[in-house]
Amino acid sequence: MENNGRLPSWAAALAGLVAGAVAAGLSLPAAALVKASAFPVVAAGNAAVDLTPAWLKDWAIRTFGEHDKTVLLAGVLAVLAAAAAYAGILAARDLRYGAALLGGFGALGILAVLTRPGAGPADALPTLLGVAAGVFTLSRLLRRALLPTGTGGEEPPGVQTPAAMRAEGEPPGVQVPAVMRAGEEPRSFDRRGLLTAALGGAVAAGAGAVAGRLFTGRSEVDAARAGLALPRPAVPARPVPAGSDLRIKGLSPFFTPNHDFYRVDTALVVPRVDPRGWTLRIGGMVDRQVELTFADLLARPLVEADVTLCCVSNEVGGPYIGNARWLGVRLADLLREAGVRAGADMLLSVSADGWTCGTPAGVVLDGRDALLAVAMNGETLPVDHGFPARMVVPGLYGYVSATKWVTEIKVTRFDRDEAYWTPRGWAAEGPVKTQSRIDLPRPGARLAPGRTVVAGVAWAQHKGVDAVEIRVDGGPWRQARLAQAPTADTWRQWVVDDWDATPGEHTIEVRATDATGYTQTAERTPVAPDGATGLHTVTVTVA
Ligand SMILES: Nc1nc2c(c(=O)[nH]1)N[C@H]1C(S)=C(S)[C@@H](COP(=O)(O)O)O[C@H]1N2
Ligand SMILES: [Mo]
Repeated sequence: MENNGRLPSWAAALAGLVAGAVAAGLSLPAAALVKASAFPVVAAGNAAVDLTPAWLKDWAIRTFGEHDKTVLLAGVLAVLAAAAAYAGILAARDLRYGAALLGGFGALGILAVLTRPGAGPADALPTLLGVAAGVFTLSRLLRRALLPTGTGGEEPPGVQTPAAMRAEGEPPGVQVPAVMRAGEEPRSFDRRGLLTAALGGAVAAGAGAVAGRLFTGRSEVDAARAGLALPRPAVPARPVPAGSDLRIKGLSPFFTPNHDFYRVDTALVVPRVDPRGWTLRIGGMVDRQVELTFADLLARPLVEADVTLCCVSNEVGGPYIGNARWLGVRLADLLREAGVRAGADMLLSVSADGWTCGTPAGVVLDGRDALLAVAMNGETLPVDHGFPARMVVPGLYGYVSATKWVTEIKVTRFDRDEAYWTPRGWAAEGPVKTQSRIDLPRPGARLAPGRTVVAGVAWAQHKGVDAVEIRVDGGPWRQARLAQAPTADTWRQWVVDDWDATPGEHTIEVRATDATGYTQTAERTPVAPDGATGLHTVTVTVA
């Protein structure tokens, strides 16, 4: 198919794609200078995350796991690329149509940017600049793709025009016919001209992307993070009993290394917060506002605590749980300084990227190790896990307690304020449910008959795990041996090391009983609205 008989559609589509790349490639460094969240591609992705209905998000997490964001971003890019290619095809017919399509997508981008938390009018500039550059590129590319036919005097001597090439013996019928437009010189497709210009556009887009990376201050935040020396804790963690880690290969270690720690958040691109500009404001229903800098935070007495963090989206037997040693300031101390007013029952914490979280104030104030953490497993908080500061509250799922990149805590009431996940189908309060998981043997494993180790972890944060039992093929429950744990706030490893595996297929189930005497229910419920229940079950083949 030819557009208007002048350009093959692939050429028009290529021109559109390059124009789109230039638009994105120029808006990126512009956004880096104005504000990172003003980059329309990521803003559109973030808006998509926020607008996605809960069932679709659950499906995406189930299907793509922690890669769900990569998949979404790839999807956004694919849609934009298709639109840009189509804009090229339209523009080959009439530049105004293509420009209108680019402009339409620009308008959507601006809408996405301006509806991000904390956006201002200046945030529209990078998109405007990008669209202008895109339209300009498109018109230039389409011009370069067409050469006047015939022997008009416009070409410098020695340049081969397609007409000349044709004369030199290209098979007839291959060339796209040049079509006359009223009042215009006849022009024909110049493949080399287009490809050269497209290459130039691609280089410009790439340079923009590189500049964008440089301007984001990414390396500055990384350097600031690396340069931090962690103060010693004023209150060290309770000693970890010698038997807390059974050191069985394949069993989750007692402490989850930072690089293995699960990550769950709504951020398509993690916020990079410079600690030198960071502050935490505590306001709302308080006697006096408190504002802390990062230096203020480090100057305070720091408390160390071992806490197992888990996600409400964790399926029975799932991976979204980890245990770490956190170092931070007691949230209760900060709140008491601010003076929590009577009637307040919720802490609405806000992250640098506008995510919000509602935590029961009573839980934070009841004496448990609820921290504003700055370090994780002896290392400055990793950027993915909330640098420079995040909340950690033992006994609550992360979505109601563990705000990363936290910048604000508003003391308020559950009947006045709503956090991010509440209107999206999740419970306003999320205490952790008593649960257990089989790490060994792996589901579907093929085992040799004989004495076999069955091992895993169980958790009931801030209550404590008192017993773990397993049963095979629906037989009698038998007690597992429990590893030690320093406090009730961490998971406990457990092991049965003398299961006599006989040939055949076997099903192993596990259940935990917490220190309140509650034994976890076998009833299977989904993760929404307040955490999955049911027994983790693993099927293996012994042969
Ligand atoms: N800013 C921000 N903090 C957040 C979230 C988020 O989406 N944004 N997700 C929460 C959820 S649902 C969980 S389970 C924990 C996960 O913390 P991790 O990624 O450090 O494991 O972070 C919490 N803190
Ligand atoms: Mo979560």
